[in-house]
Amino acid sequence: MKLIHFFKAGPTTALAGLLLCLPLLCAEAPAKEALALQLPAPTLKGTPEDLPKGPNIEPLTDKPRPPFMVPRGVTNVALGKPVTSSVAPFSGELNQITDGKKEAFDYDAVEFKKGTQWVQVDLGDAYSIYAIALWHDHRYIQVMHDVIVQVSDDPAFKTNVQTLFNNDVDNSAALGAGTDREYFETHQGKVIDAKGVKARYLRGYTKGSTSSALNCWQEIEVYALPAK
Ligand SMILES: [Ca+2]
Ligand SMILES: [Ca+2]
Repeated sequence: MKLIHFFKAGPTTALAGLLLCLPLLCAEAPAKEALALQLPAPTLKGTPEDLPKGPNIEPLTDKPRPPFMVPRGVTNVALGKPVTSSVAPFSGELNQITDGKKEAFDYDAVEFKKGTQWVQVDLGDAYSIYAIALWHDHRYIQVMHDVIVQVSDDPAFKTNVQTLFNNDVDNSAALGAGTDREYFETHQGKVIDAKGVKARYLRGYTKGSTSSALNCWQEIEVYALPAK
């Protein structure tokens, strides 16, 4: 009865009523926002003509990434946090992997010997993780191999391990065959959906790239909220 009366009052009143409802609708929707990454500049070396190809490689694009939605208030909780690794780097320092710098320069790259190697970030506390952004080595447009990202509450990664990304399709790293695709390293980095997983430690594996047998890391960012 009231609704009929409402619309009988005329279109102007109806529009005013709708506008009044809008803030209410917004308040009920989950508070999300587009992940805001500070992107480094693209490499000055350009794109090689003989790009690696393959059915399991995402095509290279220079389009900006579509907005990746995260809960409002997430911050990069990896910034400045301690980093350990399977082997010591032969170039650069481990703390450069969480120092916020990721330009396409040699002095922003931390390099490790060949083979399957990992780096690990201790966030210092458990967090609800929504997005992980990685830059391995965008000095060159290349594809890193066997990219695996895991989180755990166990610093040894023996128990409660969750794999968030794995493109090791032939299981050469022996952590389980992955189903994700390989991708080109660019200044846009790689964003992995962590879906709110709770964890304190993050580990990232690689095994060389299409350009080099060596392993390299520039930056790991972990966008999260304190775990409830
Ligand atoms: Ca860095
Ligand atoms: Ca492999």
